[in-house]
Formats: sequence, structure tokens, C-alpha cells
Amino acid sequence: MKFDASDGAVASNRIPLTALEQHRGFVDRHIGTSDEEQAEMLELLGYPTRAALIDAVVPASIRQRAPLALAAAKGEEEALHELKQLAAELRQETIDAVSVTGGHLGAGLGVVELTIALHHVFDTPNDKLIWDVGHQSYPHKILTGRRDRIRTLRQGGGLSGFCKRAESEYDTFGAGHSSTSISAGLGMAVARDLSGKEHNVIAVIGDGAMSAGMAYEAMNNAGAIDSRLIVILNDNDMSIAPPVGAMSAYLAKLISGGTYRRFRRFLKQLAQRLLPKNWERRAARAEEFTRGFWTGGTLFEELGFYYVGPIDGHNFDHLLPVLRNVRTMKNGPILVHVVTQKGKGYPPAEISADKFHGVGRFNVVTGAQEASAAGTPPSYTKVFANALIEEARADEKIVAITAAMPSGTGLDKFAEIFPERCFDVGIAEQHAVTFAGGLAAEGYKPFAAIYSTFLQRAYDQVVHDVAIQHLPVRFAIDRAGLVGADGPTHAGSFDVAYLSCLPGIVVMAAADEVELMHMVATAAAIDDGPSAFRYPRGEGTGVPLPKRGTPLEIGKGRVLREGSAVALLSFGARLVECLEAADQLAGFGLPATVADARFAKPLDMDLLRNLALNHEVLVTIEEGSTGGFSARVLHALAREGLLDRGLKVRMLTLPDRFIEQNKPKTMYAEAGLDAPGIVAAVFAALGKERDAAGVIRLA
Ligand SMILES: Cc1ncc(C[n+]2csc(CCOP(=O)(O)OP(=O)(O)O)c2C)c(N)n1
Repeated sequence: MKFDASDGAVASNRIPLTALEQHRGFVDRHIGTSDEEQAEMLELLGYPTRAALIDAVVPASIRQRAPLALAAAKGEEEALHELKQLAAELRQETIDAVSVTGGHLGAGLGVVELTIALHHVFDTPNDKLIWDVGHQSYPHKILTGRRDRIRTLRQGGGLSGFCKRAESEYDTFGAGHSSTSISAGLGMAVARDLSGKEHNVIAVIGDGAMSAGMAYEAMNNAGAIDSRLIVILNDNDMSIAPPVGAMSAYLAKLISGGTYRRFRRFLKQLAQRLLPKNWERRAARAEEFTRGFWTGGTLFEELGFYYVGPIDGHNFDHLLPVLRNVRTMKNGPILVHVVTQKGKGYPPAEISADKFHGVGRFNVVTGAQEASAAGTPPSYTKVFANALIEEARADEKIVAITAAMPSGTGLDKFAEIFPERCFDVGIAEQHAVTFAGGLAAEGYKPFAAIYSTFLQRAYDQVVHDVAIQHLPVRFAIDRAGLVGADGPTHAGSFDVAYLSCLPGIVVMAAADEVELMHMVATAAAIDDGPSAFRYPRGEGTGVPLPKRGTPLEIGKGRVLREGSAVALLSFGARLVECLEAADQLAGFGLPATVADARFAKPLDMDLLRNLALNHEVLVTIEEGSTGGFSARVLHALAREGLLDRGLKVRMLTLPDRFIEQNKPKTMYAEAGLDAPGIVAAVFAALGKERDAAGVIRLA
């Protein structure tokens, strides 16, 4: 089989992945070589060419250090060798799978050895292993019975891109949002103690996730409860972007301190000279060693944790003895500080700025990701960033805040131009909102750019620190509505419901990218209370963009098309579907008015009156849950008596269930929020149905 670098068809996934030069040389040499030549070269480069261990391995066999049936007869050295071979294969399989599905790559590559070591040492799933966020869990999924489905990752009907209890007994706690693992682990540890059981609970949390308040709340509580809980701090010195804050500096200090270097030197000597070749014995010595050797980690020790580390998370000689050691320790919470490299073993990831945190489909050989087609409209995120930059040029009080998502929110672009006016606060949405409140209290104009789903975490801060005090914090809410492959944990379903019930807030949704620009300008101009504007993931509609947005009249919608029978009232980016539905309805002799509400709060009462009084049917459409825009419309109609004349109202919202990952178009179709869904709702309101041939008949 051959690599074809031109079309990205990868005929074999067995690439040596130890160094960039090696990788490049390999690519050059492999174009046009025969299968035999390739096999020879792989052998020479040290890539495992023996029977694939990964084909047969399950956690139990990893634990026996005997992934191959015959391995029981082999020595310890051989077993360790097999774990290393397994690591190479697992890394390879992860790269190959993500090249097909897209998803989170760098984080998983960084924990390949750690994943194997954890399943090797602990009795999973009896011992409970919890992955924080879950974006690094692909190698874990491959090892725990899901290898055959790994190329369905993040696809409709496929494996989730995060840990999910319904998916496997090895996924002990669902995640997607960060920094929950220690709390969940502590709950499980206490449940174990209450029920008189003995198993281990292990939470793996990244240094980025360690920047969130929840992690400290959990550690503080764990120290007080003193239950036996193992926390593995996976420190790769990266969040999605480089980590920020004092904790990251503290961890760097621990790693650069003498302990880490001394320990590495000790183990190296142990491995090379001091002891016989038997690694079990070496490991046993290291176990003893761990008990008294480490110092440092004072912060964690003050919180009540027994601190172990830092240790090299890519070296089984280091990982296995330490994990064995902590497995047998009977005292309270333990924190094992493991140092890893994000993107480890895949040169294109290792050298990229974000270590391939999240990638689209890519060519395994070159690492090149699929580019969007030429002429694709800019993303809403990009339009937001550019619009905010323009506003900030005109008003020096404008500042921007992100909670560890500089590239995801587009604020990396803002920071390039206004480094002093852009703040990455870490994975700390609650703090981000109150921090913005403080800035607003002092006369600045903060834009807190936070995804809809992550803003959920900061709800009390929105209510208590911003809304009650009428502080003009502007919430730029990206990823509004269904988001596709990331699935229900990341869907932006609830923000309209949870924001528009707050007194004094202005809530907007952009129908297209020009509207988004206007809403950025509107929010900049609102200086007497909080405001929010939401916009979806992905590309805009391609409308021509002005240089700068124009502030909108607060609480005023717009009518795009007039019709006499039906009114379609859209809030947000389903407007395109409404226009298409109106076309279809016109074909059935049902002329429709199409309006864009722009504001869920305050509502445009003139517009509502007009729609309610002059149409037989009113359909509202939004990319959000019940209790949001439509609920407010219905409430207002009822209050004004506008329902009393028999107006037929239908409210199209997301259904009352979590929608699983798929292509956004499919998800919206499933939710009935596309043009056919809108047309069907109109027919249903009129008591008509469309038959299979598309002919309308009375129901
Ligand atoms: C509450 C919340 N905010 C933001 C995110 C987006 N997010 C996903 S992974 C990640 C970085 C995590 O860094 P770290 O824990 O160090 O793991 P790494 O990816 O470096 O392995 C962020 C910010 C999230 N999942 N949850």
C-alpha cells in the first residue's frame, strides 16, 4: 500500500512518528516505494511491524502485561516492550481515526502512555477512571472496546467526542465542560466509603482545567473529607491556547525545580546501571523511593493532598511504579503531577501552535487540514471579532474578555491589535463575568465573549453581579443553537431562556453576519445595563459586509416580506429557512409575512400586534429551548389580548430532549426547525396535511 500525498488518501497508517525530520524524510522516501521497501524502512525506523497488539487488547489483558496470548511466557522486559509497542500502535490508531473524523487530537496523543498505564495498573471499570472534559479520551475509547467504532467519532449515530456514561461502563462520568472530574470523583469516593467498598477512584485533570474554580472547590472539600481519591494532574503546559495565570506559573516552577530533574536522573541511572535488567525490581525500588523523595507541591499539600511528582508521563518506567504505589496507599486524597507533551508523537501536532487541539479532517502524511472551499463566507466568529475591533478603534473604553477561548471566540485577533485591552482569564467563566462587572462599574465597556454553553456556568454572576446592578456588560454569545459534532454538552440551547427572563437586559440574536455587526455596534452603544447578542457556529450567509455596524433601534424588529395569510417570526439565524418556507407556502397559495424579531427583549410590540391582527397563523422560530423567545412572545400576546380573536400560534423551538451529535443541518431537520418543518407547522395550524406527493389536503 502507498501514501498518496496529493489527494490525502492514506493507504497505510504505519508512519514512524518520533521526530519531525524523520517524518519529513519518511514522507519523501515513501512516495512511490513498494510495500516491501516501506516495511523495511519502518523496521529500520523502529516502528513496530510485529503483529498488532491493539487488535486484541482489552484493559484486562493490558493489566496482565500480556497483551499477546503468548506473553505470559515472556519476561518482564518483554512485557514492558509490549506496552511500548502498544503505545506506538495506539498513537497511530488515534491519529488515523481523527484524520478521518476530525476532532480533538493533541490532548489524546499526550495521554497515550498515561491511558495505558492507568488501565494497566488499575482494575477498570471496577476502579473508576474519570477524564476531565473527556476530549483526551479517544485512546481510552480505543482500549475499552470501542476501537471498531472509533471512526464514527463525532458523527451522527457514532461515538461521542467526550466521555459518556451511556456509551460504555468505562466512561464512569459524562463530561464536555471542564473541571468537573475532581468533584465527581470525590462524590464517587464518598459513595464507595459509605457503601463499604474498596475500589479506587481516579480523576485525570489537565493543567488548563485546573484553572477553573470548581477544581479548587473540589480539592478544598476533598482535603477536608479525607476520602481516598487519586487525582492525576496532566500537565502539558497548554490549555487550548497557552495556559494563563498563577497556577500555570506555579506548575512550571515545580517542573523546573530540582526535584523533577533529580528524579529523572535517578530513574535513568536505575535503568541503565544500578540495577539488574529486571524492570519490576527497578520499579519496586522506585516505589520505595516515591515515599520519601518528593518535596514541592506545597499548594496541593496545603489543600490536604499527598503530592507526588512531577513525573514523566511518557515513560512507563516512571509512570508504572508511581501509579502502583499510589494504588496501595490508604491515606486521603493524592495528587500525582504528571508531565506530558500535547500532540506527542505526531510531528505536525507537536510543532503547531495549538498542538492540534481541535482539527478538521487532515492528511496524515502532511498534517494538512482540509481547507474550506474557496468563496466560503466568513465565520460568524470572525465577523464578530472584526466588528469588535472596529468598535474598539472608535472607543478606547471597549475591552474584551475570554475564558480560555481566544481563538474560538476570535478574540486572538482582537488581542493582536489591542493586547492591553484583551483578557484571557483561563477556564473561569464565573470569574470572567464578575471581572467584566468590575470593569463596567468603573466605566469601561466590557465585551465578555463566551460560548452559550459555557455561559451556563456563570449564571449567578450574570444575575447577581451584572443584572441586579444594571452594569453594562455586553455578552457576545457564540455557538448559539445546535453545534454539530460536539453534541449536547456543547449545544447553545438555553441562553435565550435563561437571559431574557432577567429584568433590564437586552437580548438580541443575529439573523446573518451584517446583523451581527449591527448588534456589536448596538451593544457598544447600550451603556445603562447589560446586553447580549447571540450568533451561531459556522459560516455566515455571504451577505456583503459594511466597514462598521450601525446601532439598531432597541426593541425594533424588521419585516422582510409581506403576506396576508401566515406570519413567520424568526429570532436568529433561522431567518433563511423562514424565507425558503415562505417561498414554498406561496406555491401553495399561502402568502407569508416574514419578520426578523432581532430582539427577544424588549419585544417589538408594534410588530407583534401587526402580525397577530393581520394573519391567521403566527409561527415563531428560534434556535433555542422552550421558555425563550416564543415563550416571551406568547406571554406578550396573551397579556395584550391578541390571542382572544382565534389567532393560531405555533412555536418552533428545540424539542424537550437533548439532541445527539450530527451534522447541524440534520439536527435542525430533526428538531423541525428547517423550511419543511416550518411549512409543516403552518399546515398543521391550518388543519391541513401534505401527503407523500406533496399535495395539501384537509387533515
Ligand atoms: C467550562 C468550559 N470552558 C471551556 C471549555 C473549552 N475547553 C475544552 S478543552 C480546554 C482546554 C483544557 O486544557 P487542559 O485541561 O490543560 O487539557 P489539554 O487539552 O491541554 O490536554 C478548553 C478551554 C470547556 N470544555 N469547558
